[in-house]
Amino acid sequence: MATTLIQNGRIITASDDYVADVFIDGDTVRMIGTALPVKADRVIDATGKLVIPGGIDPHVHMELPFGGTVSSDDFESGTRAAAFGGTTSIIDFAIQYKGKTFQQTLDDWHAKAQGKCAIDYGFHLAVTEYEAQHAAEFAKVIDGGVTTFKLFLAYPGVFMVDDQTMFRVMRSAGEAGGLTLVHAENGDAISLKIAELMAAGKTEPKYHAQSRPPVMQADGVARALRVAEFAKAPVFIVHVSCEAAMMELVRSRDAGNPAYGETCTQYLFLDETEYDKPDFEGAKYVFTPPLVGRENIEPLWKGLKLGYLQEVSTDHCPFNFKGQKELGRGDFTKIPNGGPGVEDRLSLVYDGAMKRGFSLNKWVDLCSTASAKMFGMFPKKGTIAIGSDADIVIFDPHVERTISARTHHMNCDYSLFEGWRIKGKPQTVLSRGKVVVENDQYTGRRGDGKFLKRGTCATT
Ligand code: DUC
Ligand code: ZN
Ligand code: ZN
Repeated sequence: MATTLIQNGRIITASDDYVADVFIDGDTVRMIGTALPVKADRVIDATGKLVIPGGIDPHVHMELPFGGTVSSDDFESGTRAAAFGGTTSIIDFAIQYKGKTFQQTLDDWHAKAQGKCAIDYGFHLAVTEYEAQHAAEFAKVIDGGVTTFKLFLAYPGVFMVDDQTMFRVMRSAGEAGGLTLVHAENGDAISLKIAELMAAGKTEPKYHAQSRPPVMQADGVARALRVAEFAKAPVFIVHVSCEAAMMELVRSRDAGNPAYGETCTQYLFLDETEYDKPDFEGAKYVFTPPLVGRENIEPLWKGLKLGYLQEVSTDHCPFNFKGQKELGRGDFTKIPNGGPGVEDRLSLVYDGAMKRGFSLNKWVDLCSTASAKMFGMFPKKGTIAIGSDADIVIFDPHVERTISARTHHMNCDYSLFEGWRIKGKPQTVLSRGKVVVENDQYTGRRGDGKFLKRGTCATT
């Protein structure tokens, strides 16, 4: 087994901040200390750099069939891009199509991902129908390392479930020790509004945002939280984009319920004015939920600081502008929903968090540790400790760079943050002890990443 010594870095975990060496044997952290009396096959000098646990993005969609096309990153290109950005674990969503068992759904997603990934990967199971035969599957799925279930309260006729199904899934998942994630909106009211906008000739990208405003997200969140309370089950709201929805979470947790949530990078920086871009460019920002008013941005950051929301993901679901987003010219309902994000999350959150006076520990927590705990991977992932997987990022906090589609590694012909100058960059990235990125080069191999069999969620 190869050994690696990372010397003199400033180790930042969600709780600690100190200068030390890290000795890695094979894929595991074996020693941490100053001036370690060991020889290693490879020595990496991390003086002046931050040494942090690899990022975890618990919300991505690689090669997802959506709106008559497929998201443009597959498990190979998407996980490689993630590695460049310092993310060493992702969780994708295996989506049940009508008539499929849970196991068949997972088998399909395993077939897509196996042997292709640059970093470790897990799955959430998105349940779109619950018949009697599915009841016994919850425990089996959890046993197989998929401990989280997802429901859509949006996209009627495609993914959306009714309230009875929501209640049954939450209850069954909860009883089996699982956690239910919810994409929460009022899909029915939204679909009427979409039809009205289209009938009135309001077909441009900005009407996507007008069709699903914050009040409809808050409504979905409130309903999901109350049904979870009724089912006596823990719940996690994905991609919270606005203050109104976040405050529903605060209310529920305040009442003693195990209710949690995340936001995504795009909602922490961008607002609805992006939809006004000319030449159909607003379509680049058509994802769901859409961008909202700028007045939501600081409340979301505050919510992260105060623990109203637990982590930051990306909902990475890229579609190229040319040939994919363009499918919706003249009809915003045909714009495939989603945007690229997995590569820049760690740096963007670093930049935004430092500007707002967050601690480095909180940054690490938001980008790695909280997800490791919430989604059953801690302490193997999400920290630097003896016995943990050596998923480690050597992060240069001083380097400034410009984000651009010309230099990113995501398979997408645009960036949501084109031309943005940000501070901080992953310099060297190790995935289970192997250097997979250094000096802007990918040094890993297709298939290095392994399926992450996750445990149950350590919610507090
Ligand atoms: N939202 C998106 O923007 N894309 C994929 C699925 C989702 O909920
Ligand atoms: Zn969603
Ligand atoms: Zn999503």
